[in-house]
Amino acid sequence: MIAMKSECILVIGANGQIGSVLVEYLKEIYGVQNVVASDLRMPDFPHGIFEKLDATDANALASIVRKYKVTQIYHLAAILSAKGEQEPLKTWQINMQTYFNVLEVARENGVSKIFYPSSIAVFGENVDEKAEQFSYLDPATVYGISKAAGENWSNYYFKRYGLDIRSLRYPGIIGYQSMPGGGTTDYAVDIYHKAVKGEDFECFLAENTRLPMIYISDAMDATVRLMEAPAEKISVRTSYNLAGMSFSPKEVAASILKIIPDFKITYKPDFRQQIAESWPGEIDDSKARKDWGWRPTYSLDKMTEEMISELRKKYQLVN
Ligand code: NAD
Ligand code: AKB
Repeated sequence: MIAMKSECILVIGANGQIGSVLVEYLKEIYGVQNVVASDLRMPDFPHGIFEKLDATDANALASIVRKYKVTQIYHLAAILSAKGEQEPLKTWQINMQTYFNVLEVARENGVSKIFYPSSIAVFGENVDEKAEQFSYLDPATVYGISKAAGENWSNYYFKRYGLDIRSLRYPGIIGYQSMPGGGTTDYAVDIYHKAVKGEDFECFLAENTRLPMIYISDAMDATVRLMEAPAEKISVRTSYNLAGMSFSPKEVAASILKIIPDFKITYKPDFRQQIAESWPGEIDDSKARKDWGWRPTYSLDKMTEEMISELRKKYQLVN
């Protein structure tokens, strides 16, 4: 991919599970000096440009956008599904206020593109087991309600103001580089850490709860591929369904057992089971495939091999 020197990309929520990987990915493509990372707190080991930012503060956001002449914003800050249910109104306030600030600051300061991460959480119990692109949306969590609203506001700002907003409905993201921050799919990252460290794993979802998931490398590729696609290829201005793979806790445990035969898993479903049951087991992403050429490259077993190998390096364990 060709780096465009005139781009300056602001990532909001850069310290999180996705942001910490995405920032490095963007720096490789656009150059270290063209990516501004931001979050509520400074990271432990800052590398490159970092600005402390509470994105509920529109003035603070606007001054960063002006200071760096930002041309693209990746707005990752949000409270996720499980954590969101602990404080529904605060979650709504943070998820929506930060996004309204991004939309308005972008509109007023000539930001040319926005990335808005949506989620499989926009679907609810009336969706089919395989969620179509234009399924009925009746989300059961405040997080899902905020993401569905965000999708519609994205479409509104595109139609009304011509703001070039692009969005993906991410499935649960799995990667070795960072830890997840309060979602229902978090178990699928934690399970690998426990397995590699030789610990037993107690799963907070029931063994046959199948959910859509994606490996972090595929998620990064999809994100930048979407953002780099010619505008005329983008026919969905709410959010694109995105699929990687689908599996249950029992299936991911079976995949781990092929490499770590003494791994043990038990199941103790908690309140997150109900959230998971309101989501579809599979996602139809044919629109993304057709419009801008999306294709995932990781299967469950391929992901398991890479996760275990990378986590062994991280924990300095022998392969
Ligand atoms: P995360 O919880 O790991 O990170 C979110 C980051 O946002 C945190 O570093 C947090 O400090 C920051 N943040 C929160 N409030 C903020 C504020 N007011 N101002 C600035 N920063 C603030 O989340 P993630 O997993 O990295 O997810 C990133 C985005 O992708 C979210 O919008 C999430 O809804 C979406 N998403 C994630 C997944 C997934 O599996 N990780 C799946 C679907 C969608
Ligand atoms: C969560 O579980 O809340 C997130 C998501 C799928 O949006 N990982």
